[in-house]
Amino acid sequence: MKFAATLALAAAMFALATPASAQFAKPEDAVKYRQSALFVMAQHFGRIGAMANGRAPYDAKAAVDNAEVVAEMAKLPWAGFTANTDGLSQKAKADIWKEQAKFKEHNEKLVGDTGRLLAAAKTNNLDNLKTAFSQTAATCKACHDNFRNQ
Ligand code: ASC
Repeated sequence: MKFAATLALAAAMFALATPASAQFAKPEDAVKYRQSALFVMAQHFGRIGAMANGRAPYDAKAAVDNAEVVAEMAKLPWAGFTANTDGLSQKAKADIWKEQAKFKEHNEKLVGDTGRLLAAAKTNNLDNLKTAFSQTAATCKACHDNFRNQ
């Protein structure tokens, strides 16, 4: 009994800790999941962008707080691009499923860039933040240019 409970808890914790293996009840949920993660990421990335572009005052703590969310969110959307969602969203190009290796490269590039964005935010230096923001934005754009309908 105790063993079973421990096993159940371990399974639940594993499920929470492994977004890459997220399972979706239906294809529409996978689309909603990836769009939600991308939406949250864009909100927080935009707040960093406002500071990087001088539209908002530089606040070193806010930069770190936002970059932490961006770096976490960057890991999530890709699990939602399941094969059974090909054609469900007008925005996602079919090339995502035809060029899986290339798509994955873009995903991994973003995870790397957002990790470096967080590291840059932690230096408390606006110039470092600006550089890392531009690099990350270029990576967002490159993937959009290749794989997203405008
Ligand atoms: C953002 C945002 C994106 C990217 C992209 C960069 O702030 O919401 O999708 O930057 O516009 O080109």
